[in-house]
Amino acid sequence: MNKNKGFVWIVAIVVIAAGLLGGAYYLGTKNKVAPIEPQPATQDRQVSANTPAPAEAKPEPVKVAALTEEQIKNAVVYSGTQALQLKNGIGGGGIEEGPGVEFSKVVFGDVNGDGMDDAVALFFFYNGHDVDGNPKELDIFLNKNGKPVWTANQLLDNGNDNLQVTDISISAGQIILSYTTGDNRYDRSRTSGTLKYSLQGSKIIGVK
Ligand SMILES: [Ca+2]
Repeated sequence: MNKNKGFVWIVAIVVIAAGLLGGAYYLGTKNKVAPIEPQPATQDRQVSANTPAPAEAKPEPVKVAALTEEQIKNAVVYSGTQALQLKNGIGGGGIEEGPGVEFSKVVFGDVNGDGMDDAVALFFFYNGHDVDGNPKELDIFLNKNGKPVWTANQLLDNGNDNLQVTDISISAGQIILSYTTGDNRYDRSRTSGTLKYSLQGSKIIGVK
């Protein structure tokens, strides 16, 4: 009997010890697990770092047709507040009829910085029968959805200087114009120079 009791006690002690060890291990494990609970968040961050970021709302590049000389020759030009509808380069009265306007030349380039090339055109203005001294004007047409929209003008010659534009170009938003004056039947003297303009809002401004 004593032997058996002793055995029972040993078994009981072993069971209790095992229970205590198990409990301690459980607690230890539980305590060890607790501090690394934030792991899922870390994993989430890692996952999101590897996942391509959602596409930002970038505007689709607008495909706008380039302006053409044909469009400019058939656009609306303003002389003062009067709108003149060009038809194949002629608006209003013809050279003998006047008042009217006649297309001379156009170059294309971006003058308002929106990335689309605009049109800078030269026009003669007729005021009737005086064909010797025709005012010359620079007109800007902005490219709005592929359509030329008249925006501003600049008088180059009121008709007295016989200004001849020898070259016109657009560079870095500036309109660069080379010219000569004089050399008409009244004045054989000749001058030449360069004029620079830029569009500011709806006005053409001289640039030094
Ligand atoms: Ca433009």
